[in-house]
Amino acid sequence: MNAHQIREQFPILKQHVNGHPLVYLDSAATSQKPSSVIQAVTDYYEGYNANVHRGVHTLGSKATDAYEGARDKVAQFINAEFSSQIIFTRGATSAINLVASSYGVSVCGPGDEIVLTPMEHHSNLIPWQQLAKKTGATLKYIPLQDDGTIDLKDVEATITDQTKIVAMVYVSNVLGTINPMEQVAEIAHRHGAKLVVDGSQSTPHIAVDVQQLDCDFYALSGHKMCGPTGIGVLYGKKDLLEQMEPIEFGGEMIDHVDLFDSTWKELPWKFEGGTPLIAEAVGLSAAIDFLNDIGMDAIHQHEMQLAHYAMEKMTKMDGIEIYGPKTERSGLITFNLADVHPHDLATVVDAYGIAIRAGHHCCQPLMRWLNVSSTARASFYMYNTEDDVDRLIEGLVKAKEYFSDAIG
Ligand code: 7TS
Repeated sequence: MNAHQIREQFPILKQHVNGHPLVYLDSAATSQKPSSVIQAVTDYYEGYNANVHRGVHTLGSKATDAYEGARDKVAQFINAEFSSQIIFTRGATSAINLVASSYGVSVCGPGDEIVLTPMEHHSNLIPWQQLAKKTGATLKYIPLQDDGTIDLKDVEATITDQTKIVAMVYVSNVLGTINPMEQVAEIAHRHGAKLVVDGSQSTPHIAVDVQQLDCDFYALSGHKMCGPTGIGVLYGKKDLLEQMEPIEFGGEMIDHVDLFDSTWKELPWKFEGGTPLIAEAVGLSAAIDFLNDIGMDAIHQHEMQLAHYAMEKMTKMDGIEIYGPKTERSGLITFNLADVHPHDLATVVDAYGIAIRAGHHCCQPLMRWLNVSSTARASFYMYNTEDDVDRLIEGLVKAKEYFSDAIG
């Protein structure tokens, strides 16, 4: 994999920011888009923009084929058995909310348990809090080890026969922890519980096989995997999706409508009320082609190398604290540097054209577990190079000097 060549395919990365060539290290928040994705969306609007599943005119058929083709593409990409198991949503957040509001409401009641971890993004936490409040179910948390991983013994101890749902992030957006999803699925199923996987940070970076994971639901966001914003996916096991009620009602999702009652279309359309995300699905399809052309294993390998290179350099810096496991982790580094506030740090490196993220990363309970109010985070993707890491290190050194002078 040649990151320098890949980078050439991302127009946005060619610009200067604050007088310096842009170093983009915030792909965990949203990835950049290659020309092929931007072109696919433009081609749709310029060539065959039409609503799908309605009418028989040529543009409508072309748009429908592209939209349904995108569904097939996603199914292959995560190895779903059937395309009808792929439901297009606005993002991972909407996908998780759909499971909580439909499946969750139908199975949870007082005395039932929903099991989470403290490393969940708010999007995989608040829907379950709301479900617990609505149904009288209880939330339980698998504790974290000191290094930010979970121990399977604790998973065994937390999941019981009262557990209805286990919801867990596959790859943490803060710690970089890669959770043992297959083993968690096995434990959950042994107790009759269903596993909901938040795949927002795994799908862009590692090869995902939902059948091998044996998860019951899997949520992902298109914009973190080189696709457009505003599109995500909910995958679910067929029997579960079939038994679930839609949560949005209106056009496109109905079969027969009477004045006082209606019936729904079959999967997946019963969950896609209204005009769907056509341009976004077309863009996501092009993004998957782009990822497949490079290869998910090559992408993962490259990010591991970069993270390792960055980790080696960063651990040598005085006053740095890096969070999460030392090995077996994804390509992002969350850290704090001496007494410099992460927002100040991000502001200073931005002056050198380096984009990193600062804040709680939508993981407030995890920040409390880390005993910090916020952190800085550098996250890598296939277009980042060792030069980017070197620029980051230079930026951090400058920030530290700047603030020690100011304090001194
Ligand atoms: N789950 C995880 C693990 C995430 O990292 C994110 C977004 C989401 C869910 C929500 O995805 P959405 O596309 O529906 O918004 N994470 C981040 C982040 O780390 N910084 O900004 C957004």
